[in-house]
Amino acid sequence: MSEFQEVSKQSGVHPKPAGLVLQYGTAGFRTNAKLLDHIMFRMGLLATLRSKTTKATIGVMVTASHNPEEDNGVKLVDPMGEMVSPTWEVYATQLANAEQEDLLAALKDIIEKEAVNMSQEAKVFVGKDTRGSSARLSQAVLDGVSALGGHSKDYGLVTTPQLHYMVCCQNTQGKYGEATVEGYYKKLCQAFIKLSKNASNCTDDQKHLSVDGANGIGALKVREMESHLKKELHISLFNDGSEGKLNHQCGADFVKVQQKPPTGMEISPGERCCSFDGDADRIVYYYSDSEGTFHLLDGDKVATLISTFLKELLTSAGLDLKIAVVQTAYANGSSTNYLENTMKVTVRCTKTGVKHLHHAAQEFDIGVYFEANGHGTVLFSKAAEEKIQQLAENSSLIDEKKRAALLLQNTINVINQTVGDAISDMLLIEAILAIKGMTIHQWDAIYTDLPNRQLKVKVSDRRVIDTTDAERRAVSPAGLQEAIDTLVKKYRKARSFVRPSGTEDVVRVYAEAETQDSADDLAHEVSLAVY
Ligand code: 16G
Ligand code: ZN
Repeated sequence: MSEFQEVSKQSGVHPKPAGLVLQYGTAGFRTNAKLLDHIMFRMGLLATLRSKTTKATIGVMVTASHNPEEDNGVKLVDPMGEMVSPTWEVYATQLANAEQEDLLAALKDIIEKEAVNMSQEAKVFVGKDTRGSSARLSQAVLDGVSALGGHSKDYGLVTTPQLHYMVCCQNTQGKYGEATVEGYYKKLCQAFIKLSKNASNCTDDQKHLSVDGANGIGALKVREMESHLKKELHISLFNDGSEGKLNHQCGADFVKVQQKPPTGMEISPGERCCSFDGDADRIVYYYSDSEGTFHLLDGDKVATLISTFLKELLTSAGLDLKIAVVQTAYANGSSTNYLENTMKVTVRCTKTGVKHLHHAAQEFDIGVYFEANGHGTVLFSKAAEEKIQQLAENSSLIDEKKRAALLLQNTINVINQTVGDAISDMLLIEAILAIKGMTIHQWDAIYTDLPNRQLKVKVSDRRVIDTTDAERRAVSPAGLQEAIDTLVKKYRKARSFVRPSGTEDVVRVYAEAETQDSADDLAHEVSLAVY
């Protein structure tokens, strides 16, 4: 078939190392950049097929997020800006692992299974992070798209959430916004400025924020955005990529895992700081108190702040909309307790991985989802958005209701609903703190985290561990859960679980308890039970 001539030719330029097997995991393909050239080319092919079957624009993002600089990765973005569907994750793995001589057969197999109309036009948006390998690898994606006759648009350096946003804007004919980086800044910043106008007596301190850009794309984009903020937010940018190495001793993952500030950042007591990860889809906040003790405000604290704010606005606006918070097993027990028992909001727990949380959040009028690691956003159902809009446009309303409705409307506009977005989350959090006149210490004091510990355990085959109940209980190997239950009973306010990692060849252990010593001991004992 002549339509595949170009594929054959180009695949020779992007050959697969014989025998190499890689898996489309929780966050796409991710490994050392040297092993990824053929993967990128093939993902260009696959995105083109996906575009043909959905008759919509598909996204391909070249990034390895918080991984070290030497790694890279690739992720496909579906038409509404969401993660690619599970069936296509399987195709991605099949296509990636077909040996060089079997590539056409693997491609034709997908075309047949999905009954792809090859004469349908295809469009693919491509973005990349700041890694040294990203330019070469994104070119391989573009080669894949053109080998199948697809059209592509190269957005160049963008954050992961920006690329998701572009795809959604494009496929909703601009209803979600303009599919340009400039359009993204305009939409988010205008909403942020309107929200900030509701803050009374905002001091310069309140408007100041220190941002750790992880020496990555987020830093670049914060610089680009600054002029749109019209001085409503003063950002001091650290780890902006001018000197340090990407994600090295800095960034959201480092800060969350090490529970300490990034290097290269000066922190005065009480000062509000945040860190992005390497592709700017995660954010964590922190500060150090007058005694110099470091305090981390992770995804759970962010979810609590945002859901409290939204719930108060719904009450003021007199809107009866169902709001829920979606978490994973890693959510601190104190956060779940506070949300369920004090805030009285519905809490759902899902498996780890953005797509699971996103999916669960779609079931509510307003679904706030965050992983403890700082990845999250808020989803509004179409019906909820319409109700809020109607109320905001109703001129006969009394002041308080109208104000709440307008605040809700601008909150919707500052949020990137396609995926967790450090820049968008930062603007929303900053606006909420300003409106509430809240310091980071006051935010932190909403509830107190239970001390916790995470450990990694190397085992010969992590797949022998199988879990249920949103990864909170192990069903195999036999006896493991009983052993964990026995250990947990020894400590007060304790909880522990184990799960095989979806991104590393390890088993992860989580434990929390009333004291740090107990949490440490429990995590250690559970990790011994895993062997
Ligand atoms: C991926 C996930 C992240 C999850 C992490 C868990 C996406 C886009 N990212 O980075 O949400 O927290 O994996 O890693 O889904 P683990 O399975 O190694 O613990
Ligand atoms: Zn990331």
